Amino acid sequence: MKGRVVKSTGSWYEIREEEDGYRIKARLRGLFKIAGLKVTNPIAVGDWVHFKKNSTGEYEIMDILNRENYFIRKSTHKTAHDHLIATNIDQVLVLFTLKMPRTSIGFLDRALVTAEAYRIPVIIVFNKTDIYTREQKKELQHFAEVYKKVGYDCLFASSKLDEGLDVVKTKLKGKTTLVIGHSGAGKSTLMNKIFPGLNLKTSEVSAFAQKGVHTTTFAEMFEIDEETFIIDTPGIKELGISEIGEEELSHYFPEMRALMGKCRFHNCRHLNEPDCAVRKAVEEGQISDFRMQSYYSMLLGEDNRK
Ligand SMILES: Nc1nc2c(ncn2[C@@H]2O[C@H](COP(=O)(O)OP(=O)(O)O)[C@@H](O)[C@H]2O)c(=O)[nH]1
Ligand SMILES: [Mg+2]
Ligand SMILES: [Zn+2]
Repeated sequence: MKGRVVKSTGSWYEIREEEDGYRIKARLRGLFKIAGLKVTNPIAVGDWVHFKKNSTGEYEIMDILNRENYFIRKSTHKTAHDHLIATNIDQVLVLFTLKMPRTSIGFLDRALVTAEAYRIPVIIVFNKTDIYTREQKKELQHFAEVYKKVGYDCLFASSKLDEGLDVVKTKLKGKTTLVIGHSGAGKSTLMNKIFPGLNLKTSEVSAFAQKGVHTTTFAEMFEIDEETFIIDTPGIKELGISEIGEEELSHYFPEMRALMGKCRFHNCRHLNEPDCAVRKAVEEGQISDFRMQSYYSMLLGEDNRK
């Protein structure tokens, strides 16, 4: 039997059977490794698996089908390992808020880089537009212009004002979408508004602003209709980018990738190498300063966990 993992707790997995859509709970048979991946979780939400009922009547996962792509981050506990957030996704929806809570540009850019590693399309939603001052709205507009120019879809939304919800809904139709953003950015509220009846748990901003509050990071996939799935990710506070080589990193910034081969050195890191096309583009205003700063902080390993 074949199905898709819709929930994982680490010890058992909930699987949606492919044809009839019924759910079963299964365990993993023995231990198996996936070549080349050092992960804390061998199976993640989104995975297609084969499963069967064993002699004691329990379901077991027999094997996992090849992954089309995956969204991964550095594990917060074991630094040599990565944590798979979700696999086989069509797109990522990243929620960005300027305050309550503040989303750093670093967080957004790390999400974008992670998605670029597999060329997974990203939609950026500038959320909670109801709470910003005029200056903050201008700041958001500026960010949106920069990211649009880079090639990302940028939307504005407010669950409180019912702003932009229809547009977001249209983008989700017929796709498997991973929804990412800081805790409190409004992911669950937005999904509940767009799909009434979904009933995702939402939390007060104060609850997670407190230190030491333990939240799970297990993603869960929800079925909207036979072709539309959303993956909600609770409790993500930081996104450490997983191993990406120094010379490779700028390929995951589309505006830098566009200049590939234009630097004097083919392995230019755009630091202080002579005749660097990327730095020239920054000087000429073609590449935004803050994107370049994000690139440097990822390259030099600063600030890569916020
Ligand atoms: N003002 C305002 N508050 C919002 C909006 N969306 C969500 N919230 C609030 O933000 C808090 C966190 O929302 P939640 O959906 O749980 O965030 P999540 O952690 O990203 O899933 C809750 O108190 C929501 O009521 C919005 O568009 N405007
Ligand atoms: Mg939530
Ligand atoms: Zn260069």
